[in-house]
Amino acid sequence: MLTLYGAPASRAHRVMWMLKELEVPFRHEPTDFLHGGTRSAEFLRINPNGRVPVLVDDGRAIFESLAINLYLARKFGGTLAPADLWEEGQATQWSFWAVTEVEKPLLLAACNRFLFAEADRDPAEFQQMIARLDRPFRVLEAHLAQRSHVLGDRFTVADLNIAALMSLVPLAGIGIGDYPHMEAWLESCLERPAAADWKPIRFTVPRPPAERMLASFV
Ligand SMILES: N[C@@H](CCC(=O)N[C@@H](CS)C(=O)NCC(=O)O)C(=O)O
Repeated sequence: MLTLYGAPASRAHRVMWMLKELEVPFRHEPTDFLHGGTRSAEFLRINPNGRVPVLVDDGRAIFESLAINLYLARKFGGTLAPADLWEEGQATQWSFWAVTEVEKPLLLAACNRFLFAEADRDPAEFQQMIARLDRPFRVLEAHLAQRSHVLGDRFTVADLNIAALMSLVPLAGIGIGDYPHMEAWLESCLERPAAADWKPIRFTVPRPPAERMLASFV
């Protein structure tokens, strides 16, 4: 039996999307990460990082949203899973790429559009983050100009991991028209029925002090 910890309006939605694509039943523990739900002794025994998502599979816990999805792809197979070692390497590569090249600037851009309280938003910082995203976005654009999906011609965990992270793009109203192949690909990924089922974000997060800005903050 699988148990997923994490509310839909958190990085747990990435794993919910994957589980729904795979049509795998799971128990859901929403876990309120904004109000101490991830800091209880009980939760820290499951994920000592004090973060969601974490997936418990038959008593063993795995954390890191994109790693969980790669694990689920391997475990349940099907067309979402890498078909061979090369595809597995590519899926890992693009997942690490999404986290290292895209996530921080995109999240900070989104914070400055809707996740920070209005008084904490900084339009100049938003523009800086958009400028930083140009390099990885051009990389993905060039890749998708040659193929319909990240691993070739079918939707896989590699698409899901990147698109789930980039679901902040429409939420933050970030224009990506300069990257037409990436824009069409993202739209098609987010239109999948399994992607739709997560609640709109209705909370704000505090702006961290400048010295902590580079640490993960939401
Ligand atoms: N890299 C981790 C990040 C997890 C993360 O930061 N989750 C946030 C919610 S989206 C959290 O649990 N924050 C609570 C905290 O840091 O105390 C992943 O992708 O799973």
